[in-house]
Amino acid sequence: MKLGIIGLPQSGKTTIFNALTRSSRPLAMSAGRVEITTAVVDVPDERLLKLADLFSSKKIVHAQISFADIAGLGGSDTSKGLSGQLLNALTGMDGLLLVLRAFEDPSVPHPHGTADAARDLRLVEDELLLNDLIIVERRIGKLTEERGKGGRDIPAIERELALYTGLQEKLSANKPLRETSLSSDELKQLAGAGFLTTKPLLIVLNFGEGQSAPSFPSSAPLLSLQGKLEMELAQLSPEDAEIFLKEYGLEESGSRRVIRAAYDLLNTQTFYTIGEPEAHAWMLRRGASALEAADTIHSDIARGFIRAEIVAGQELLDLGGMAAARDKGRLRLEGKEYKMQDGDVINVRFNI
Ligand SMILES: Nc1nc2c(ncn2[C@@H]2O[C@H](COP(=O)(O)OP(=O)(O)OP(=O)(O)O)[C@@H](O)[C@H]2O)c(=O)[nH]1
Ligand SMILES: [Mg+2]
Repeated sequence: MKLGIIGLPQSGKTTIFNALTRSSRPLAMSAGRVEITTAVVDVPDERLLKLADLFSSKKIVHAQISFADIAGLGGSDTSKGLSGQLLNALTGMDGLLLVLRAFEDPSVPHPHGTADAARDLRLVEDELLLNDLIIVERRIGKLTEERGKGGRDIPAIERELALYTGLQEKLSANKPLRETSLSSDELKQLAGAGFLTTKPLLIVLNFGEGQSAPSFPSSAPLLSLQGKLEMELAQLSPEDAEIFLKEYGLEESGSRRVIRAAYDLLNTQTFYTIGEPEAHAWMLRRGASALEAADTIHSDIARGFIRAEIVAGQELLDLGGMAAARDKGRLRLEGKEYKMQDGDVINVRFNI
């Protein structure tokens, strides 16, 4: 899972990147330049640790998320569209975390004078919308030209023109493409075109210590966290972090909340393969089948799929092992179509 942290200059992107990845990148001003830093983190997973313990697994492999701190939006001149480097970085992301500045600090100048999260959201969304509109208009120009020349399959050109004209209308009305319903065929057709408003978006309100979490109307999912505080928290040992959280009356770290929200945003769940050599957590789309789970592990395993032995991870823990799960009939044999549930432990029987 790849998540890009975006936002206006000085909104707290690097601060939050540090909090999420336990990095200590200096908070140097990007001053509108394109700068991209990436770090990969293990997804914290107590269930995985317990399962590994139960099976005396020698190796533990966590699911991973890659976070990229992407500076460069909200530069001085936004009329020409995004630079290739920025566009490349953004299109490579599965989802975007949009940091909005909600902290008050006179020593940190705001690029637009005053703190106004709603306006900042509009500014960033406008930049993404403009990018998509430029793509759409270029494509419409090209298709119109092709039609004029009587080139390839005219009905196919007409169909694509209709699709792109529809997108143009939505974008011109400031509607991000993620809010328009597109069929999976259409989405496939649009993949690779470089659209940004199709990306799932999570808004992260960065508010200051001692300030209260602002209320903020938004159609996108949203969470608020105290960036500076979370960055300090991320540098502490687990024991000290525990004390720190209590002191500040926080139930859990912002990074855990962000990761959970990201799983929801990207419609992702976890399944496990567990054995003595290795306990492994995997990410999977919610609603995916046992065959897709097998393919996540290895395409050969999917190709040779016969049956899958499946048991809910929590049940396996409660019952204390595979033998008990089998005795109690909780270890089921499922076919390719079985719909995976969050926390399932799978063992694929395959033949290649
Ligand atoms: N008081 C306060 N200051 C913060 C908070 N979050 C970030 N800052 C400060 O705001 C400034 C900018 O933070 P960064 O994390 O560097 O912001 P950025 O979005 O990465 O900035 P650019 O890379 O220049 O676009 C730094 O001086 C931070 O210390 C916060 O929650 N409270
Ligand atoms: Mg930065």
